[in-house]
Amino acid sequence: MRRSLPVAAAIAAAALVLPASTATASVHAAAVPAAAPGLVAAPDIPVANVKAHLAQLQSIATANGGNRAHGKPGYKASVDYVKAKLDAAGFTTVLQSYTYNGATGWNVIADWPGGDTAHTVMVGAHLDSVSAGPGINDDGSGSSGILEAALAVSRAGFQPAKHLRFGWWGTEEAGMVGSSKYVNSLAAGDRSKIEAYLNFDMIGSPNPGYFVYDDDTKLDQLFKTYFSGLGVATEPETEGDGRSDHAPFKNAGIPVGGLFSGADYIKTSAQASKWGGTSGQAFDRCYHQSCDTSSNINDTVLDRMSDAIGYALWTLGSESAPPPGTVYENTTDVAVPDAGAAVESPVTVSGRTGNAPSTLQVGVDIKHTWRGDLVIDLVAPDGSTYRLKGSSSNDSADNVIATYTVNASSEVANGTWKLRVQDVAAQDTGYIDSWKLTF
Ligand code: DTR
Ligand code: ZN
Ligand code: ZN
Ligand code: CA
Repeated sequence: MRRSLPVAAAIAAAALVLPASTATASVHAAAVPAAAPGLVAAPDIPVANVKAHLAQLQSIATANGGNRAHGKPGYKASVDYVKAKLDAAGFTTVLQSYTYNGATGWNVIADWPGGDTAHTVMVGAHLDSVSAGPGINDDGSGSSGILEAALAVSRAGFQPAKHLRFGWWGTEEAGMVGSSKYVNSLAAGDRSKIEAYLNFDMIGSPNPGYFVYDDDTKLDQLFKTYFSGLGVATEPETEGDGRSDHAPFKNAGIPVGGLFSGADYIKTSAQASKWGGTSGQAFDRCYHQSCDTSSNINDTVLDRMSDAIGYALWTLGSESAPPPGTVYENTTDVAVPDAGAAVESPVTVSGRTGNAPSTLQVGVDIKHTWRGDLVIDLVAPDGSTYRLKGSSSNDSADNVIATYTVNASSEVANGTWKLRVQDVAAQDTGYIDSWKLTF
């Protein structure tokens, strides 16, 4: 015999939640995968154009004391060259200035108008050289590769679903100063909008290797797929962890990837057998030296890695958001303590655009021997709570297996949603069997 307890009003907040029915939980369809990406084939990135940018950077260094280093005139001249090309191609550009060691530095940030800025794909390279030389491979090669890829986006009039952003970093050689300034300047909400940051620091090494950043599985696989299509073997990039501009992005929790053709490490005979070149010799014998000039470039690796940048932009940029009807489910049982504290079961939504719908479907499957004990809420990623079911002392039926429709149009879709359940009356117990969001 149950002792009755003061019963909380059993009035659902009808304005927000309309229990659709007590339909039994439908047979769960597997989470609907993102629609097959509406891939648009990437164009070739002309290596001749990339080399023309390198020739310009070489001329700039030659005219400015032999380098393009932070705090020297050759760096600002490099910034002005890159910005002028981007402005002429229709990019929205910003020079982000900062001070380091008493000298002004600049990042060049370029946004390609269009695409969903909640889903931004960013590529970057550092534009500064060491003071010892012109830095044509390190990292004129990466700077020129992403510049020509950006110009290819403009030439193609590419209109990807996602937003494309490009960054040329200052003062990398002193320890990723420019890229750190950029990442630290991002509002927290803006960081999560950068779905991927791809770094290209040295992609033209004269005795080349083909190294792929292995920090993020998806971005690692993206480039592996590209190079396997060329029949070119790759190796994971391991020496650079933390040694280039992807580090501040990774430290901020942003997925990172990228390519590297090698610096002062020595090419092994096994590597020479698969990549060609000279074993027992550094990938780049002019690393951080005055001989890192226009002649310090291997055109084949520069071409292949520049094309890989284009492939990455077109592939990631074209990915469509998961289609309507995608199911996000948690099937882990969570015990609901009798007349005790509320418990929660999380579901993470990602890859969506904008806000949740006004008809968000919330399917719950809670096993319980007196469902009137249960108070059930949906908690949005920002903590907003939506009452799905209130308690009812006279509802002695078993289980809550129902789908509720919630107007969640004021909630950002991406993030961790939670089902919160509390048993507010003694005796009878149960557990969350599963629950799901569908939209
Ligand atoms: N620190 C970079 C060169 C460098 C050395 N190892 C890696 C690995 C991955 C990217 C870059 C590098 C520089 O001198 O700019
Ligand atoms: Zn570098
Ligand atoms: Zn360097
Ligand atoms: Ca109970």
